[in-house]
Amino acid sequence: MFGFRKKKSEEDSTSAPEASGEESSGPARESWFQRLRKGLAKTGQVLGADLGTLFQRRIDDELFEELEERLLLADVGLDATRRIMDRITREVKRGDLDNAEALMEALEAAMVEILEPVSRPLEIPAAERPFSILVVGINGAGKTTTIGKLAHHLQRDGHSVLLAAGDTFRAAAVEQLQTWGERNNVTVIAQGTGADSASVVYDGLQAAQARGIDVMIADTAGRLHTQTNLMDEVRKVKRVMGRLDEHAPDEVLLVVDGGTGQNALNQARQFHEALGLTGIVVTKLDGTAKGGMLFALADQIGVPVRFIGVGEQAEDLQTFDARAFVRALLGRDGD
Ligand SMILES: Nc1nc2c(ncn2[C@@H]2O[C@H](COP(=O)(O)OP(=O)(O)OP(=O)(O)O)[C@@H](O)[C@H]2O)c(=O)[nH]1
Ligand SMILES: [Mg+2]
Repeated sequence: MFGFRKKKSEEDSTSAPEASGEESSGPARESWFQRLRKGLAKTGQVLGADLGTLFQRRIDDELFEELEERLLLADVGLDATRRIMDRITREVKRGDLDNAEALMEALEAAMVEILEPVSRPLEIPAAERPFSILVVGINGAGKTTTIGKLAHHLQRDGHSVLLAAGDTFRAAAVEQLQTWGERNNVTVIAQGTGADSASVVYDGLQAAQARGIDVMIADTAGRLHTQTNLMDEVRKVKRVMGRLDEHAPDEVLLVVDGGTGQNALNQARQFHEALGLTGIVVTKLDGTAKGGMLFALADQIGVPVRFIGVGEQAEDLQTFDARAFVRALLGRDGD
């Protein structure tokens, strides 16, 4: 939906606005796949660099050790690494992999197999109006920025959007959302700092209902998954939404910073236990070599990864696509 599942002919185009998710403004725009590959360059450096050359060597134990080490260094995690290595080893033993390209394809397939089950884009069914999204996560994960980018994308897809400034803890958070709202002509429902978060979100949902808005997105204050009282607070926000609309929130979206690697797993586990997550966004993958954490997340948590953030621009919030992600990591092209 966000210009992510394009055909090859469109990917290669640098001028098609829908391919990059943004209007063309300036010289040759990159395709979404180029942006993805660039955004994942740090992890790609650890995981995929010179893999082709490496695979030209004899397929032996040393090669497998090197591969395993790379997966672990990229924060793929022990279990997911074992799954990948087991599958490739099995295929080698069967005699299926006798050249570098076959090995590369087997690695790609083994990695995609882990991510595929969580590669399920956010869908906004026409019957659910307003569709409501509750955004949660620890401090600084990228919640508010992601909401701005997401609202922008949803508008481009023709949806009307309303935001609720449920982070009543920081004054700057409300301003951050309001600035974004003004720029993009999106209503932001807010109360003063220190107001009850649940009450702001309730107001937001009510306003969205009254105005016939398509999608309501609620921001919340950053909180640690270990802070019981703050987790209770966000549970209350969720409950209160449900009072106004029995299917609300339609999406409970956890935002995690990809740079936190394996730590993001604990966050996801505990937020999932407390709230029942329906989606995850992994941000800041452009700033880290730990992008392999998505495999651990998929393997251990299993909640759909809706979007990934691979840069600061609005179009750097991309719909997560397992195969494109793996191919970008391995330095393969985007078809
Ligand atoms: N490079 C990069 N930076 C990002 C990305 N997503 C968010 N950021 C940056 O991360 C910082 C924190 O983002 P916020 O959106 O304020 O995070 P938050 O979760 O709302 O933070 P709190 O409200 O304090 O809990 C900002 O400087 C963002 O620009 C991304 O995908 N890539
Ligand atoms: Mg915020």
